[in-house]
Amino acid sequence: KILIEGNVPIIQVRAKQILQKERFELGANIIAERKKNQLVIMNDRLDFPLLLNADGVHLGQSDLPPVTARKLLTPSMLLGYSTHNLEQVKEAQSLPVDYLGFGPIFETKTKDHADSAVGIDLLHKACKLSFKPIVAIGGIDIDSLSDVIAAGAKSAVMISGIFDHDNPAKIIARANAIIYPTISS
Ligand code: 3NM
Repeated sequence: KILIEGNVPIIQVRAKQILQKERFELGANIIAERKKNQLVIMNDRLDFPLLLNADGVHLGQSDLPPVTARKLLTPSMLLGYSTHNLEQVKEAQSLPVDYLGFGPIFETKTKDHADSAVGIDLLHKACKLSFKPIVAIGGIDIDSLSDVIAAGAKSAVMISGIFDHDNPAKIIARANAIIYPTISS
């Protein structure tokens, strides 16, 4: 609700801790209630986003390979793919994916077994190397968001940077002011 009402441009349904049927319901509710221009991307599996007409799917390195996934998706659906080092960014250039997640940029407590933090310099290298847009992820807060965008990321993911704050709506408004101009350019 906070994300929908805050006009966050892209909402990713991750929800690793809940039952799959609840995750499906969550995705259905977000898609039903989201605003016209908000994109909804679902993680890890393809059946839910296909059934729900989501805008896209985000896959990790240990999920279904992007080449296989692409065959099942409709042409307009976005396919995102997580990368954690420059080797993976290079490999991903020839894959049928629309954007790359890259991270964790900073230490994160949100993801179990996250790779070690890559830092801003490596993000900058990844952005220079990649022909595909890079979405920075991991430990990003409102204070580091501008640095991440300045390093070349097209957009950024924030979880604890929004929800660990006592006024998430205020953080979202500030983040939108940084993100909207870059994603629409
Ligand atoms: N993926 P926060 S880091 C979901 O490196 C996720 O691929 C990562 O949460 C990756 O904004 C991460 O709270 C956690 O750090 C992002």
